[in-house]
Amino acid sequence: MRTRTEPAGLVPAPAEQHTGALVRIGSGGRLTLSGAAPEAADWFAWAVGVLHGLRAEPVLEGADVLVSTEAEPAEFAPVAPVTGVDPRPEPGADERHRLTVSEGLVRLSSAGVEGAFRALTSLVQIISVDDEGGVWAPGGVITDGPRYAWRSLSLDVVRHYFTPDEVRRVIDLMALYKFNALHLHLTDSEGWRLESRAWPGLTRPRADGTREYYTREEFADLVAHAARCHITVIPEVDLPGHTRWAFDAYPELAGGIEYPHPRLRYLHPDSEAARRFAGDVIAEFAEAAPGPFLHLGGDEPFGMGHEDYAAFVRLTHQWVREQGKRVVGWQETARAGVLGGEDVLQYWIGAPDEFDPEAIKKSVPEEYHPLVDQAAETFRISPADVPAATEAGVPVLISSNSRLYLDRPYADACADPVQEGDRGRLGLPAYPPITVEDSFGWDPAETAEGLAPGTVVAGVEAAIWGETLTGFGDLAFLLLPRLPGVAEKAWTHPRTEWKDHRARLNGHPPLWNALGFENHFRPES
Ligand code: TNX
Repeated sequence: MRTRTEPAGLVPAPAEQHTGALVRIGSGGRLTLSGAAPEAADWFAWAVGVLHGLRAEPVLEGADVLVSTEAEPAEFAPVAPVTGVDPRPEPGADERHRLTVSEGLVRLSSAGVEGAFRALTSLVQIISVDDEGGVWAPGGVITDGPRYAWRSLSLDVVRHYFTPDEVRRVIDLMALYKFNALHLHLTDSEGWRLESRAWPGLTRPRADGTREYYTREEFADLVAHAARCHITVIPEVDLPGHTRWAFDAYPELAGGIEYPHPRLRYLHPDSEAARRFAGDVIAEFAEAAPGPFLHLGGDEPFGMGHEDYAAFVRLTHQWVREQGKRVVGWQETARAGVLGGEDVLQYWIGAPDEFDPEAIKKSVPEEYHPLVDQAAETFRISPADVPAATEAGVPVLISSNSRLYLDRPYADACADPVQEGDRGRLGLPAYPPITVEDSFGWDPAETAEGLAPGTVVAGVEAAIWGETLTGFGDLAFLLLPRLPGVAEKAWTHPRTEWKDHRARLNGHPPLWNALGFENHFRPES
């Protein structure tokens, strides 16, 4: 007697799905493929191996899965056109596709390799295998395409360092959910994670001899791995604040500037060393990744006067342009007034009342109180950032910390005492916890409504910050199950409902386990 598990639901939800009973598409623990897109087929072979224990083999005739990349784009016209900003090095490729599943044959149709790749990420989710090696999928037709061109995750590899292998695993997870950009937060006050040739003191080995940065070669390998998954890497060099690490390595960056507090450091536009440093590292980051965007950071310029901040952002924006790249900046960079329609502003600060300076002062020594006030000031003026940018025609990337910061603690209890311990420990304590359901309870259109009419929403980006993380298991805990929910916000239109999303997601934990994310959060339901 054959036993067969129900396949997982499709996440993100597709634009149109007319499927019914399971049909058998392959047997003997094997699926054969033919057609175009050999690189996508290689990915598929890897994915069905890891996720389902199947072999996928290319054949010339009689394949179980037939991949065509020659559909006319007009065929997909019923799927609403994509909006947003394209983060890819070579824009213009069509991600739309159709899967037609019938007994013994799956036809994948797309207008190019990228659409074929996205179709294969769907197929890998909806197949199941019986205990005789029969391969099954829901029969019928799925027609799909993205809502936003920019669908990404920002990964902080500074506060906690993730090895190249660990970052690759994150990329593999992202590919399964149709993300197309990985923003790597590579520099901060706690470290510098991309080898610097111009300023080698940034990536000195640690006292115990371990190395916690990516060599240029390792970084190029990550970029290539991401590219195979149709994911573009967007490197961030965070300037002018969040740079204590650089000042510890090179105190001369201060350039004789008098800072408002002995603990406070930022790159000042009047410091010749600071300008040289910024120019050099921008050139290094621009060289390291082929994508059209370079993220300049610009967040939380605590204590820095407006004129100095604006002058610094103006200079560095121009240098990025000279490198042939477009700028992404955290929302504060709007204050400099130099971002244009080619750039992208990343909206992240939620309601400013979440930052309560008086509460924070109670928990820090008095000598830091002036710093707390300076931080409060940058949050107080933050509601003007996005309107200033949209008036100048700058597209906005939605990363509101209320829903999209995955380092926000979970509010749902869990039955497992070890996970309950993780829950108490993981996520920034300053953020009020949120249930998984509430983190899903929004739509990008609502955010867009709060923006000026005519604003271009670039897309949706989740962010995960590493202050509380101690290892990969902690990352798995905070990313899952929320990351696929973000994918659905970015990919699927119109809005989907939580109960339906949760039902489709129910079958996904085995996929996460197979990709090495065993410590995903398991709320009591
Ligand atoms: C603010 S978000 C930061 C990060 C922190 C994060 C914690 C942003 C642009 N800056 O440096 O890690 O909050 O959630």
